[in-house]
Amino acid sequence: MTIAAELDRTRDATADAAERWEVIVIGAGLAGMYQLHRLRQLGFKARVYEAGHGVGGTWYWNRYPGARFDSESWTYGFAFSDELLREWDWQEHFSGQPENLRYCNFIADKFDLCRDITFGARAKRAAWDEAANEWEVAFEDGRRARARFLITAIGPLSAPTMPVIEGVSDFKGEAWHTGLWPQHPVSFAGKRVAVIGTGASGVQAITEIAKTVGHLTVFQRTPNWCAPLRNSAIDAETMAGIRARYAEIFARCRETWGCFVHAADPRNAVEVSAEEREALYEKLYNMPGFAFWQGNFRDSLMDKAANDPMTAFVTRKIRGRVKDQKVADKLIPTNHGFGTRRVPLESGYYEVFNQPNVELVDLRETPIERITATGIKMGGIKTSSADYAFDMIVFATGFDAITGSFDRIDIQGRNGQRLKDKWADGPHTYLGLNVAGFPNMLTLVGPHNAATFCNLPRCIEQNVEWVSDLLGYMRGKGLTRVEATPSAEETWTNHVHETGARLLLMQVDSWMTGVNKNVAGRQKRAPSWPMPAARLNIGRNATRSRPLATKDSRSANPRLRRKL
Ligand code: NA7
Repeated sequence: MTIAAELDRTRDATADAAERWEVIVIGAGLAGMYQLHRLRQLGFKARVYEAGHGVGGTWYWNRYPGARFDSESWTYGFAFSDELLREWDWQEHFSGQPENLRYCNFIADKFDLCRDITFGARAKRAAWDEAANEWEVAFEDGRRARARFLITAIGPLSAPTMPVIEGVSDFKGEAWHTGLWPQHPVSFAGKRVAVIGTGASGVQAITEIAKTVGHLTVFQRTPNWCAPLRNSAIDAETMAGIRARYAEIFARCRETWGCFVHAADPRNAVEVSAEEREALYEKLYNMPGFAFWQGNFRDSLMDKAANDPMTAFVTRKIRGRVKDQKVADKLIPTNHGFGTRRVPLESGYYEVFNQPNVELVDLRETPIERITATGIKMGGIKTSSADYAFDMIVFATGFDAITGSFDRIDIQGRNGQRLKDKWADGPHTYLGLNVAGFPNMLTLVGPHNAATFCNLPRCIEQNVEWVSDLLGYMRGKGLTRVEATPSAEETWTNHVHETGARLLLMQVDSWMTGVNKNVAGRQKRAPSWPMPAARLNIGRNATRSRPLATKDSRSANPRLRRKL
């Protein structure tokens, strides 16, 4: 029996036992926090349920050493409140996790959010109750809650995945996943530490762990192209200058491809001389943040001929930084061009491999056979004498990204249809915010929206505003139900596929294309919407001739039902 059917049968008997709200928000990261603030301003009776025991989402869970923004801090903070902008001083251009979590708590305190948040409540299922025209959410602790609207603020990178390696739970030493890092201090001094995984988390963690470790062994399956972060402190005078330019900074973010301060160079790489290309590459490589990735020639991430010289430039940089060229060979990706996977930003990552106490193991040459109680046993040609003993294994093995956090909640819409089944061959959404068959469910930072490319708070603010406008509009008109039409959903999904197909990134396996080799059913690439900065208004322009529901036409296209 489906959960929805079961709910129908037992609704009368059990509905009273559920907590009742007008809006349920799942997740108290930045999206959930701002959504709660806006709902309260609009007078909705809203409740946020959060699995963790504090606010912050990503910054609550990812406490691993080296975790920090890759966005300029002053572009990442919320822009919606002038008071907040006046009161908060960033200490570094790319702020670290402890400070980022302090920022989240500062927001929670400033807007008195915690009184409307239930912590330690992990949602396990959510079912649409057609008869009552509302959602019921069940939590792992047995608690239940009901509301007309369900807003998911569950993050695109919040479902950590362990590697599928035999014996992964046999290890008796310390074992930590970067996305589930403990709250107590972890020491690496004098220890033999393994890190598995070299994505953005691994690159940050490896660089920091290498500073104090006894011996570090890095297990790398696929090398990634990294670029220098070039972080620095912000003094009082610089902060005053940033504060004076906030309006200009956020206006700039609204115009750029990824809502960062970096805008693509208007020239095509293939149309300028080799000297001009080299000059821009050199300039951008020496700039902070995603300048090299996002400020590069406009065709760099769409045309292989434009991508090749950029990739060759970074290859030379890596070779110049790593002393042993055999190690450099392993660190240089060969199966994808620069920027076609999420670019980890680094602060001395390549130099780590010049340290005598750091070893790089290339899993393409020698795979892991299994994890044992004491370490890692290698397969292939290695003998047991070459196997590794460790005091600690750090799993920097990533997340079931974008749709994984949805899959971990059993979400059932009309007629008991499961979201997981609907999305089995890739997500289908309307604007990434609504799904046909799932009335009154709004998905902040869901697939086909900001999940992959955006400087997230910029897109979070926009999406929260859209959802808040929608709910306010419905209440003003006495409407009780909103649902994307199948045709609007199809139009948007096709639009995402068409635009995504233009990127080289779509030819590469990574979390950005929804691939995770550790998760069944995640082997096929799913397109992401490549234009977060284009946002909903450009989505409207791009599809003006099509019957696509938009913010302006939402009363025409998604089905809105009037209260009886
Ligand atoms: P990523 O970028 O998905 O990286 C995960 C890493 O773990 C990557 O190097 C994987 O290699 C590696 N991995 C995963 N499973 C295995 C197994 N079974 N064996 C060996 N290596 C494995 O996750 P991150 O947490 O680093 O970053 C996610 C995002 O968070 C980041 O981009 C930022 O936006 C914030 P693979 O590439 O699959 O060969």
